[in-house]
Amino acid sequence: MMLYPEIPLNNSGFIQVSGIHNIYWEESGNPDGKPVIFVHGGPGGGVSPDTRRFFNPDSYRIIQFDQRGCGKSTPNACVEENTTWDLIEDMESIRSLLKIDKWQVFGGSWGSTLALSYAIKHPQRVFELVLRGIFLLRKAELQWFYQFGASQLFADAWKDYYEFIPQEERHDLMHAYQKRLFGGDKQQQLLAARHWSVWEGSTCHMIPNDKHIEETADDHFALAFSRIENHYFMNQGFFQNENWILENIDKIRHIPTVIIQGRYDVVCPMTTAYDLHAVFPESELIIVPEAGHSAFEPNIITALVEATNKFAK
Ligand code: STX
Repeated sequence: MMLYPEIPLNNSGFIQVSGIHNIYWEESGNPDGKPVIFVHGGPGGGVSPDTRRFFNPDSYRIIQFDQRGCGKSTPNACVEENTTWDLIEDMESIRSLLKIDKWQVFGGSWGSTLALSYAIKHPQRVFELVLRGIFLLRKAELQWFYQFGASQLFADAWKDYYEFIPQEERHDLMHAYQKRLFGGDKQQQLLAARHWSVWEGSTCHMIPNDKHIEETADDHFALAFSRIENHYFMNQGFFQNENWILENIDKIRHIPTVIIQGRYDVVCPMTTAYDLHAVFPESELIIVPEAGHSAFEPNIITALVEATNKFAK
């Protein structure tokens, strides 16, 4: 199974969701099809024409948006008035604007965190959940990727991320990056942003993908991605406690859900998908044997497209 062909937009626009934030949204596919909302990762990652391609454009009305502060949304890289609860209500604003009652929610990585949180808050609005590379923003998951764990598997990429921070601050890299992403001059911020962003770009695929790594080094992308991720992670995703999603899963256990997880996902290791499935046994857990984190790993594409095809009917 491959991605569907590239398709043009039917409609797009901006919605002012706060005194500060203006959110980009777009529609493609069949205007009379089943609505699906694509929830991107990061947070701070943004959507692209390729992220429309997981859905049969004859069956689906495909809605995408760039979350606060990233992609085409403005102001870029802004973390004021930017929390999980704000993003959930932005999805509701877009749903109302487009006069949609109910939609499928599709999200990977941070997109899975936000999709699950949205479904818990608004279960009556969700037909199905298609989730990939599960991320629940628990302390151990953040520690694994930003402090110790992934470092052992990608020692080469780690060296660049780690050595950017002076030795005396390396015991708490996330905090050290926060100081540099939000302080100093713009050039210093950009340098920190590129180091943070390229670390994730370098570890996302089972076989490193040079084009993806280059894209994560882009100034506009890197600044938004790094600042927004760091802001959400320093604030524990704005969850009351780190098990909030797992503890509220009963609210969504009636929703048909597919969980797709690459066995060699180094950004969001499989143990999190396993923990989710343990409290949500009705969901279908698909472990993809030869895949890492990215939605665009060939075997992950197959599993995702099979899931959206199954739910298209
Ligand atoms: N962040 C995981 C995440 O949501 C810890 C993510 N990782 N890479 C991405 O998102 C992009 C593909 C959007 C760059």
